[in-house]
Amino acid sequence: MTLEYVSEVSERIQSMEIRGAGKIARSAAEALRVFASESTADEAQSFLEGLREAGDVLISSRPSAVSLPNAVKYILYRVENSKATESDDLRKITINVAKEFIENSLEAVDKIGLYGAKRIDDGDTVMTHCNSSAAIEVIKSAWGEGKDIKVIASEARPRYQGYITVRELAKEGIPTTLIVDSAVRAVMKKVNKVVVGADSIAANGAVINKIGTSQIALSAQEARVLFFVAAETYKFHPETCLGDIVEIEEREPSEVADPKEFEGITIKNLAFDVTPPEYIDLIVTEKGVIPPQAAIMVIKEEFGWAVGDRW
Ligand code: RUB
Repeated sequence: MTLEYVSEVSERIQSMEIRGAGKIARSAAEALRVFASESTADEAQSFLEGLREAGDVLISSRPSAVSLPNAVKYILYRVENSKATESDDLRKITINVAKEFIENSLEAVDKIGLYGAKRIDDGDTVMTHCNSSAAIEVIKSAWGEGKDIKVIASEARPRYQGYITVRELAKEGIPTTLIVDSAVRAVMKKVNKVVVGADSIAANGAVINKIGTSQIALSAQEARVLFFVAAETYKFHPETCLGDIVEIEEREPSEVADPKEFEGITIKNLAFDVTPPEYIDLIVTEKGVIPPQAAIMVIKEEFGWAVGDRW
């Protein structure tokens, strides 16, 4: 039984080599699949203990994307409730459930693209932030339908995930403009729709996404520009129904500036922020397009198993 691959994936998530809430969830599922296939445990109990330990290692990698614990807990829940008593059967179930999670997750992004594209009109200028596969899928899907759209993407300092976004969109031939994060308000009057992704969605419909998202939402609200969030249902945060607050990741100051050059100065590197539901027009999920106020319903329907009798 080895945690080698699991630890390697956990490190790659921490260092952001694997990043973006969807990819993080899929790589955690894949790590559990590999763990199960390599496990030599011949007793059900020791297999389950190992699997739980692997899950804990993965969950502790990064705090703000609930897709990570949701993926791990879902796989564990399905395995633990399978009624299988032999380690071999539990191993096969883990492998199958992990594969199924990954497939469903990829399918969800495709569906979000199709549903979200219906809300993008021919001639629209769409703004996006950071690098969200779900948001990009909406844009690509609208472009694929022949809509003549333009994109404005912000850099997303300090890690510049906006660079990945603009390259990805340019590869599709979509006219794309890169701006610095602080230029958002200056160009908002030229924007028709904003589409961003999510790391977590709370029970009240608030969206946790890359730092800077809430400023864009505020600016969109002021300019009466529609603000959409593209997110799979496994980005809804079950524990927020019970009063939990989503932890905002704070990363190394050195990602922002070299602390040696700023002695005596605090450098803060908040990786995410919270956009209140009042600034969000729609959340596009694979189960349909909903207002942020329906978040609680999604959590009730999709995560009853996770919250159980703690409701
Ligand atoms: C990524 C980010 C993305 C969401 C959604 O932050 O904020 O908007 O994770 O992405 P980081 P996706 O780069 O720090 O992980 O739609 O791909 O799941």
